[in-house]
Amino acid sequence: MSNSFKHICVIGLGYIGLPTAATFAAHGVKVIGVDVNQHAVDMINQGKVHIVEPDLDALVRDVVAQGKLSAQLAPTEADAYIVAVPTPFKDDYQPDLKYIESAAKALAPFLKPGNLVILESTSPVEATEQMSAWLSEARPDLSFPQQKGEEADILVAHCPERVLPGKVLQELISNDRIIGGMTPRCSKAACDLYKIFVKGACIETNARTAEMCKLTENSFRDVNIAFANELSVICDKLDINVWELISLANRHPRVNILQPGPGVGGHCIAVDPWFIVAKTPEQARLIRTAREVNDAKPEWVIDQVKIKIADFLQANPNKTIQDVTIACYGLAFKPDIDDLRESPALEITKSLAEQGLNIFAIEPNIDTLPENVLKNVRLISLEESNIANIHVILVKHRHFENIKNNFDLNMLVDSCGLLK
Ligand code: SAJ
Repeated sequence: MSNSFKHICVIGLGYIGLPTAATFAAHGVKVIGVDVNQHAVDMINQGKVHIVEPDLDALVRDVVAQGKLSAQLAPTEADAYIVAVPTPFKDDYQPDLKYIESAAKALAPFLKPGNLVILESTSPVEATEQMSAWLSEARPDLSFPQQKGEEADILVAHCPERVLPGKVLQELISNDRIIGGMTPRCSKAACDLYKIFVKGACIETNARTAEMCKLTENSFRDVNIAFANELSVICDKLDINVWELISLANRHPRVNILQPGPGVGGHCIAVDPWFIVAKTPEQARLIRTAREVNDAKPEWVIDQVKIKIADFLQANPNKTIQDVTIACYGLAFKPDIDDLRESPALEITKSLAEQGLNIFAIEPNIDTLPENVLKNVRLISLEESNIANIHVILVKHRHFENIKNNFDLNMLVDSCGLLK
């Protein structure tokens, strides 16, 4: 272990900050985790977790019990600081850096010459420089890279996380890491820090390139999913099975189309491309359109359900819309996880229920429905689902693999190609 990083302070104990803090702690570093959420702080200090991620609970329990990780509401003195706070966008899709600003202002009083401050949050280009400017405003007695370059008292870098929810603990260690220092010395120091546990390559660049690299990765995926989603809408018009089409096209050695779905969910891919659009609205035409295509997909699925309702009522003239029951399969934002945040499946189910339709939800990964979100929806088991008249597949969960015989395929909307 590098001698220079004995104590670190991780600010923001969410889906990235907490696994990062616990992994450093498991590799012998004394970690203070900081979060403004008292509940999160209390849970962590009891060795428990407030988020769902495989194996994180056992890791946190162990490192807290060993005294290597503890949580508190405010930062403290450390050798390095990692900022892993949310970076949402505002109503007009402009990035909102207020959490980075508060983190910078909270940690600034504790800075000492030689300290390293890393921004891990996915951020628009120039956010690292902005964070450094906030630090410098708060600490005019210290020098920062934008003022003194390699001679600065404080080292600043951007090191975006790139882990996949559901595989965070493995990917934190095995993924290559892009390390973007405000100067080469900043990059080198940040590399030394991450090498404590990263087994992938730590690749040095500058802060702006590192910021853009993370946004590029998620925009690349968004654009490619938009292509698949657009194909699904085109194929529906032309009466072509899009799943068969994609599998055939993918037999070309240089074609690799992703899968259409009910829309793009999660907290990253549906957000990060907007950071590029906000900075360069004139130039980022394809990236913006991809976002619009993916954001329009849930509404298209809802329209497909309405077509099935009309078909059902035509085939059953003695029934009214009040008699129709609809089973929605899956609520999570992607397969085989229980995370419902920013989920197109949840959005579709909610919208159908709000239109007064009788909705059953089947989500084997959760025990109860989020109360305020889904009113008038009943959570049922997969075995009970054949009571519904119309079946809407929203997530390709493993649990659903054998449901083909459960119902009349004419009354099916398969938004993610489960049954092809
Ligand atoms: N999706 C499709 N079709 C596909 C693939 C995905 O519709 O063919 C949908 C999923 O159902 C989901 C959404 O896209 O709703 C996003 O899922 P995902 O698995 O593509 O990505 P995330 O959001 O779980 O994680 C991404 C990852 N980025 C990339 O793969 C480029 C991860 O590595 C990042 O660390 C993460 O964003 C992040 O934190 O930025």
